Amino acid sequence: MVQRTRPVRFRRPRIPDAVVHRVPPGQFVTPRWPVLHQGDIPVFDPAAWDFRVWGLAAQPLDLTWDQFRDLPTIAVSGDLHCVTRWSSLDHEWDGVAPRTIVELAAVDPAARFVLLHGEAGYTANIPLDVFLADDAVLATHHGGAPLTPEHGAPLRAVVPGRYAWKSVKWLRGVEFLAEDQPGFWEEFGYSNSADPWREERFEP
Ligand SMILES: Nc1nc2c(c(=O)[nH]1)N[C@H]1C(S)=C(S)[C@@H](COP(=O)(O)O)O[C@H]1N2
Ligand SMILES: [Mo]
Repeated sequence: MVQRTRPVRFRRPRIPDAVVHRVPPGQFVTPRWPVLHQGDIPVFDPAAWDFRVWGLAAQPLDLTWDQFRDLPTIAVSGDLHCVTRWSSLDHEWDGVAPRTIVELAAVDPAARFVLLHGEAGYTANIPLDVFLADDAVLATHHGGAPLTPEHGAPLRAVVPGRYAWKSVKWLRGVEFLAEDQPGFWEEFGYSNSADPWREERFEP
């Protein structure tokens, strides 16, 4: 049996002063970009892939990959805050503005909530105003390069104002709703609102 002569010391990682105001309570900053999800990474087949918009929309959409790629794009930068306590800062995304989707689909004024649909039934819910926030994007690119499979290729939602489980990877659709509906983790007791600045990790 190995005997320790000195106690092992654990140190809390220090948050650099320059970014401390960008790190929500109870989070630490990782210099890496972790990969986190449940289930398997889906295979992207551009011929079979589509992007659907439905629910409270006068013009429901079913776009092919080529059609999606023809939409106008924006560039957005933002941070990812995972509820498991890592924050990964300064991500640069290119993709389609949520507002573009809302306009194309002629979303009904009665719509107040959005359910983001990923591959294999993964979902996350957010209010429409969070979806339309300036820093939210339906991203196809990160750091100028196409998304890699593990980070959500070909398309992911990025919702920096909420814990990152709402940033649905492998996004395949957006549903507009009048009433809120819990998504995958929200059904398991994770916070519905999930504001990292208020440390809303779980439903009280
Ligand atoms: N489709 C899908 N999207 C997902 C998840 C998932 O399990 N499935 N996990 C979420 C969680 S918990 C986090 S922290 C982020 C992680 O994104 P990253 O792997 O690009 O860092 O993806 C989110 N998007
Ligand atoms: Mo997460």
